[in-house]
Amino acid sequence: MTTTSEPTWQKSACILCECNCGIEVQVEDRRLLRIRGDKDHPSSAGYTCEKPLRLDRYQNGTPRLTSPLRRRPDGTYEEIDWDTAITEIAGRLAAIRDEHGGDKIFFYGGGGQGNHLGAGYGQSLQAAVGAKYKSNALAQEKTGEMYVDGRLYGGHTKGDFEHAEVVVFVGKNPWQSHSFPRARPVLKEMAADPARTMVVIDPRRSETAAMADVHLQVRPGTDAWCLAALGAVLVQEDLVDHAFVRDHTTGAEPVLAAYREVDVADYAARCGVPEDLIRTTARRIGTAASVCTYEDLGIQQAPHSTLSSYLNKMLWILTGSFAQEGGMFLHSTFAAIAGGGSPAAPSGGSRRTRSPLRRVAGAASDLAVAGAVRLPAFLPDLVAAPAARALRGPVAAVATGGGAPGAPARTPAAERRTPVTGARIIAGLVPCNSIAEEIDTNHPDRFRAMWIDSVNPAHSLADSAGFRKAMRALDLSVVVDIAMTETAREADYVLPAATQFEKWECTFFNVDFPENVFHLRAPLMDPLPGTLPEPEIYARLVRELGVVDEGVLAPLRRAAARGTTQYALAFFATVAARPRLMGLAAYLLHETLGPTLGGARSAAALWGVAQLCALNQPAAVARAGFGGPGFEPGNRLFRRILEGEAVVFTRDEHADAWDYVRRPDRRFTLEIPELVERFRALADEPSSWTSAEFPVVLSAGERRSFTANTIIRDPSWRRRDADGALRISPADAAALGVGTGDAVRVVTEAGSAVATAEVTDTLQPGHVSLPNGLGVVHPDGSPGVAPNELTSVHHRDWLAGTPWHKYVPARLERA
Ligand SMILES: Nc1nc2c(c(=O)[nH]1)N[C@H]1C(S)=C(S)[C@@H](COP(=O)(O)OP(=O)(O)OC[C@H]3O[C@@H](n4cnc5c(=O)[nH]c(N)nc54)[C@H](O)[C@@H]3O)O[C@H]1N2
Ligand SMILES: Nc1nc2c(c(=O)[nH]1)N[C@H]1C(S)=C(S)[C@@H](COP(=O)(O)OP(=O)(O)OC[C@H]3O[C@@H](n4cnc5c(=O)[nH]c(N)nc54)[C@H](O)[C@@H]3O)O[C@H]1N2
Ligand code: SF4
Ligand SMILES: [Mo]
Repeated sequence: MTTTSEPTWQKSACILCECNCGIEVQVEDRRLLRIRGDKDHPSSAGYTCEKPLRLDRYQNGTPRLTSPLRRRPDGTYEEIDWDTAITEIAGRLAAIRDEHGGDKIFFYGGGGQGNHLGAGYGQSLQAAVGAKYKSNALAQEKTGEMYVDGRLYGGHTKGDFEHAEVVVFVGKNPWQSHSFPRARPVLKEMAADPARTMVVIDPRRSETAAMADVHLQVRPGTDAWCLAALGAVLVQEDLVDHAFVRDHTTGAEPVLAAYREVDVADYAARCGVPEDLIRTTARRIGTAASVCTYEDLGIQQAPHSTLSSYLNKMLWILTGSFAQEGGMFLHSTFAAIAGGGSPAAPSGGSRRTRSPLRRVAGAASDLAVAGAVRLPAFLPDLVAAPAARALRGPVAAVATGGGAPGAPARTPAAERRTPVTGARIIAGLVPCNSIAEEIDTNHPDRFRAMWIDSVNPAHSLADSAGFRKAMRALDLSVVVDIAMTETAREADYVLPAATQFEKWECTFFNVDFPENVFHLRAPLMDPLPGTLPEPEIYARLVRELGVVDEGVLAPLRRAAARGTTQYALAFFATVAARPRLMGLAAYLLHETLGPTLGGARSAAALWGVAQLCALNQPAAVARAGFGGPGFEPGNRLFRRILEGEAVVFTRDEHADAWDYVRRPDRRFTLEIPELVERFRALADEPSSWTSAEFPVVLSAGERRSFTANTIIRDPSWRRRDADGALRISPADAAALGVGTGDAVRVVTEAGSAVATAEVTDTLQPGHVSLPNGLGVVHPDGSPGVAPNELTSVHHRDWLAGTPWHKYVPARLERA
């Protein structure tokens, strides 16, 4: 684990995007000396892109925080020791809880692209202070899609891109942004195979669009019309898979009726794509043996985002491309990353949810919101009857539609709203564009404290100036990070975390099918002195808050000493008997099972996750090699995970994808009335949102070969495009009288910034693009534009509240 004079290759993973490709690293003097892809990793299989090869810039390229910091009244910071920090922060959290209620303490973040292990422990702190509201980056991109997924089938889908005959990328540039394993080789194979067709819907000729068979070069923001027209051709030309619709869906008729009314020629004109091309593309989709689609920020951060998600999913649903090779899938989960999609149709719940006594609410799998798990048949015999009865309460209370199959779906009546502005809470997450509004107000229910971990919202959320102002309006703000970020600079306290290579880490981006992979990474070196891993930070705070007494902990410690089966019985009986402890499950595990794990104490919460994963998906987990009676599968899975290598934790057959549909009849619920209504309204709605003052569309946040959100702050990491150029069409550049390398001022209603132009015919006139992740503070300079100095919070999706980062009305000037 520590450095040696002859560096060996240690296994880890890339932390720069959700793929988390397996890597092997040679460490010397705390430097990541050499990095290569790990051929043994079951999903990345040796693949990496160019980005992780200089990951040392993450570890060593930016001055680290090495002491807790407290803000002085004049805005400067003083170093304080950990004990002082923990005592003061716990005291101030408790004071806010006692005076105003724990629901005024808002939690944001809890993990980035590579670090989710701390999230479960953060959940324990939330429970300890009685917090009710939280959010993370998903609520500025994926909540619209999650809403649609929740209503349609209650789970997350992924496509079999390796085998699909037709693949449609909607506002997604996987050549740069990846998001599925080995993206580039898979794309190359697809492009080289004449029997397969790659379709890209993007206003820009992205790297992926350039290699596609079909590029539907929509006008920015008009995807809803394009997707509606594609679906309309399927319906009007009778390319629908009627057997699939009949056997596997309900509520299809109103949706089909809406498609019948679409004037394809008009919609084609609205989105700027030739009608012929829309028709031939739809016919290709409608006649293929398999189709899968991938949507991302190009629609998720653009007008009509949620509606576009809905219309996108109809392409593979109406053609019946599900649970078959090359099609779409719902998949297993190791732990739910957010609290379930959205309210499902009334009387939801899958065939797995027959008896409430057969479920125990989500304990440690509850990283965001509790999922629910079936109580195994043997458990009621072992747990005392009163404990079993007590399960009914927690199941009802916390089963908010977690990602785990078997969780009862919520009813629309249970839909939650934010306390001040009444914004819709999807998947348990407050919409990011609403956060500042929920703070910076005199409303009695405003958020008064904000806990911020592993995120940089003063850089990543719309309207950075407004967010900074909101932070200063809080009674208390705490940032947990490795560096003095834009957000840390506004906080009352800054707590220094160990980096992702200095501690046990993992992510819950486990979304593969038919084999799903989880990877717990061992540390490559010790924490830098002065820093702590997040699990330890949270454990100290919860301990200080004194919410769990020794009478609970001592018997669990004794049980842990007797072995994992004894421990399992004691643990589940304890949380069943005291539902209040459920939210503190990670903390309980850390304090009682943790000490038996030696240096891997912070992995303790994963024992609970592994148990629930195995109890919840027993057949798939057994097929992955973790079978046996009782708690044995979970124990075996946990032990295997602790070896620090990527593990296949579920193995499925194609048809098993149906098991993950969370509906009593296992049918997709096609009708989502408010979306069907808005779909129909497209006929009469405007499809442009620019103005005479701001006539150009700025896409603020394109993924390029050297961007990775703000994970790597060191500008020397970037091998090219150091300044993060403003991409602009030749026509717009000529009109402005600028060429590549010239300075251009971008003006929006929120602010202005000067960027370096790169003239390129990949952009259409009237559309310009800036990368994400630039303009961060660094001692060696802060090149590029911080995109959210230019964005506004009120440009957001009408349903999910997700921002229009891809559609920022702007004006260009010569600078
Ligand atoms: N290199 C790199 N990879 C990353 C990341 C990174 O920072 N850098 N970040 C990761 C994260 S957090 C995410 S969420 C993903 C995002 O991955 P992507 O969504 O693929 O990334 P983007 O480049 O933001 O947007 C995709 C495309 O949307 C297009 N677009 C813009 N406006 C519109 C529109 O109106 N309609 C359509 N159809 N398309 C439009 C853009 O031209 C762009 O090609 O990437 C992940 N991977
Ligand atoms: N305008 C515009 N805005 C965007 C986007 C866009 O395209 N355009 N993209 C959006 C998207 S999709 C996303 S996902 C978000 C991403 O934005 P955020 O969710 O804010 O994430 P990051 O910028 O990656 O910030 C991660 C933080 O974690 C810190 N960190 C790294 N390792 C550790 C660790 O081990 N422990 C702790 N505690 N901290 C650590 C890093 O220093 C960094 O400050 O940005 C969004 N913002
Ligand atoms: S950035 Fe993403 S695709 Fe590239 S190596 Fe890292 S995890 Fe893999
Ligand atoms: Mo993202």
